[in-house]
Amino acid sequence: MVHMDATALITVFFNAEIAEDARPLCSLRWRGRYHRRHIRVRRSSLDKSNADRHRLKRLTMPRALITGVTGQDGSYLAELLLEKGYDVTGLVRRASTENFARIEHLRDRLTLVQADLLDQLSLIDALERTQPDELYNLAAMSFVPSSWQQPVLTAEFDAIGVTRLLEAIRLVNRRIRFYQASSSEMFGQVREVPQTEATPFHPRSPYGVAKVYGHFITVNYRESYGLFACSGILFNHESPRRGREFVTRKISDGVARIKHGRARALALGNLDAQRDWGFAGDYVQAMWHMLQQTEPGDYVIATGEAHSVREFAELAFARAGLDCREFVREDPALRRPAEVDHLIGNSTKARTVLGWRPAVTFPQLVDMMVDADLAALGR
Ligand code: NAP
Ligand code: G4F
Repeated sequence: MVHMDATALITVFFNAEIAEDARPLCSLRWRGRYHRRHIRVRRSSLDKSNADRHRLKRLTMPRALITGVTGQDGSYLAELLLEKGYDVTGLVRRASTENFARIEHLRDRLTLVQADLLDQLSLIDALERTQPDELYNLAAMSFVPSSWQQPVLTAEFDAIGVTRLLEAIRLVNRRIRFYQASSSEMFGQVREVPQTEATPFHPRSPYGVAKVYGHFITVNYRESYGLFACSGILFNHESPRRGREFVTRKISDGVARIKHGRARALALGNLDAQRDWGFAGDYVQAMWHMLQQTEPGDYVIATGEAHSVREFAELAFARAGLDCREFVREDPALRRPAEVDHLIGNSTKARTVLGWRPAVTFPQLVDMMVDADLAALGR
């Protein structure tokens, strides 16, 4: 059965006309890995009404489940997968107030299920209910400084949480393809420049240590159980949707506040730290490409250019017609117990195998973020 063409399969269970309607959807993805849910509905239960066509459409769409859908990357990935014709479900944790600002514009096209990376049964239940073809694990405590305040909780989310998801896949359906959001923070005190998939890790924060665990448990489940599990080692990626605590957004937001007379200065920590910064919208495309390959693997995703925090600030202030030196002050309290001084990635493997490359340049990224914050505060 798994070797049948999707259109032929639908013809068997429905009829030729409906199968014809579904042809464009079938051609979206057919790799013989659709779950048995696709053949559960019997022809007798269908006629050719719009409701049935809609139902059929959903049955034949590839399904994706995204953890961390309310975050920066989750929102861009959800947009991308919806554009590609996926049936997208986002996993959200319960909170006393909803935190859906980044996905507000997608709410009528997304399904949300409640679960938490801390709760094994909730994850198993979410997989049972959604039966995804692809699972993207983007949920994490992602702010590095907080990982020194809450190291144990960080490990629960970012390390053991990955095992919980992999266990859920192992129990529910081993054919679910899995993406793990690994991080360049794992390289920490770097052993070589630039960093590749083969560079040894030396994490410098509890966050980085937890991500190393998440990376290796993903590799381990691939090797132990033959899961299609990929680890994307993504370097810093930013956007107007970035949380305001991260340095790029803190700067673009600070510039806008100063420009609009709402602040007089901006306090920053280590201005000499260098990062390989890209645009989040470009990076989620790499995630998708990883899960479309014939073999699972691990990939570094980076621009191959490093810039300092100081350079980012200079460009950002200049975009608003301001001189950075007049407004930025260095605050030693914002320095970290152990710093990652310089990250720069070599994404040759992703460029060669996935055909991925970033579209947005560093100056374009800075302008995009500053313009968005200026516009938001000017409203
Ligand atoms: P983000 O904006 O901070 O989003 C994190 C998401 O994780 C939020 O949706 C959050 O939900 C969710 N989450 C946290 N704890 C959870 C739990 N216990 N159960 C369920 N959901 C939980 O992060 P991001 O920038 O989009 O990054 C996405 C992923 O990529 C993260 O794993 C991050 O560590 C990794 N990464 C990011 C970068 C980067 O530069 N952005 C680089 C490398 C790797 P709430 O809305 O409920 O808080
Ligand atoms: O923007 P950041 O907080 O990002 P960081 O620590 O590199 O982590 C981000 O990228 C990782 C990928 O490498 C992700 F895994 C992680 O989830 C997150 O998305 O800090 C960047 C640099 C650091 O060196 C920091 O010391 O900026 C320096 N910095 C200087 N002043 C500051 C500040 N960082 C913050 N957050 N705030 C400051 O005032």
